[in-house]
Amino acid sequence: MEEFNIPLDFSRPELFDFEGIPMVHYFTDNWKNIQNFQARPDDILIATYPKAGTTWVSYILDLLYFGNTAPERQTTLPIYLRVPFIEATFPGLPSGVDLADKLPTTPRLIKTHLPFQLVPKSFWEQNCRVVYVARNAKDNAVSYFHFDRMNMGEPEPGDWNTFLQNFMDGKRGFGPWYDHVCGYWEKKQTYSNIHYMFFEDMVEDTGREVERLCSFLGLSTPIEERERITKGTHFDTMKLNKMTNYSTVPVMDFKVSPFMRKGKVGDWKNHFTVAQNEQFDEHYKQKMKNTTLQFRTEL
Ligand code: PPS
Repeated sequence: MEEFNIPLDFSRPELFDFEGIPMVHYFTDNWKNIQNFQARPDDILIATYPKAGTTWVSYILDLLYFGNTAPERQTTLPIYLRVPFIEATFPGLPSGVDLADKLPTTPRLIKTHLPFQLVPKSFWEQNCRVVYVARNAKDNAVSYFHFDRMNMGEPEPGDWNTFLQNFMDGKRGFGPWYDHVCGYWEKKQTYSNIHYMFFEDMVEDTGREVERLCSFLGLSTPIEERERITKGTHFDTMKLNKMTNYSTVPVMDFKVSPFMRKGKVGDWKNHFTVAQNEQFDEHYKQKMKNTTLQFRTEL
């Protein structure tokens, strides 16, 4: 596996306004190259709000396409090198654009957390397939909070109450959850090559979601293989797998919280107070009043 030289004095970044979206500089430093990225028609973009199930669906797609043809990928390349994070520019690591440009695979699987309006235009122009995963706001917020606690590449989260307030106000990296999930949902009305998935559906029945993915992608993967992939991408298996659990990333402090934390629907109940929940629900109703998009917060 490739070793990277990440500086030890890596400091937590601040959020700043970037084209109307709160961002940290690690995702905007390379903006010109990100914007000019040349997508190919067979590229597959995996788009998510942070902590919605990106790694899970990335691993499923990687296995669907390359699990048999390139088995050595599974033991030598961590998932973030197989599926480059297009907007990422971390010191000591190749940029997401460089990694994507150098990907030897067809198709290229590419990850983004950018809201749809900031996605490099060539993905839309080339009519690339987009797999979008959305997760209910409450669990998404909890997961994001713990991630920001353990990841020095993220802005300071503050305590849970502060974080939740900021999440509701859209003051976290990549902007408001509400606009992100609704933005891609609306985009789907005019751009049919988006497969819109839900984290909750994946937890409920991973096999069914793998089958739906195959049908969107036009893959005729045999049922036995789909079952193998469903099993191999189970939370417990991915948590133990060094290539998918992010334990190779030095800026993440697993003593604070592991990347593969719980993988559940409804963990928000262990975090929200009754008052926070009431306030959140009221605010949510307002923010989501104009959309047909529906989420499940429990199974
Ligand atoms: S990131 O940093 O934005 O790319 O994170 P992302 O991969 O989107 O989200 C991480 C959360 O997804 C959970 N996860 C899973 N849950 C169930 N099954 C599987 N296989 C799985 N893989 C990842 C992971 O545990 C994080 O959620 P939380 O709630 O924090 O556990």
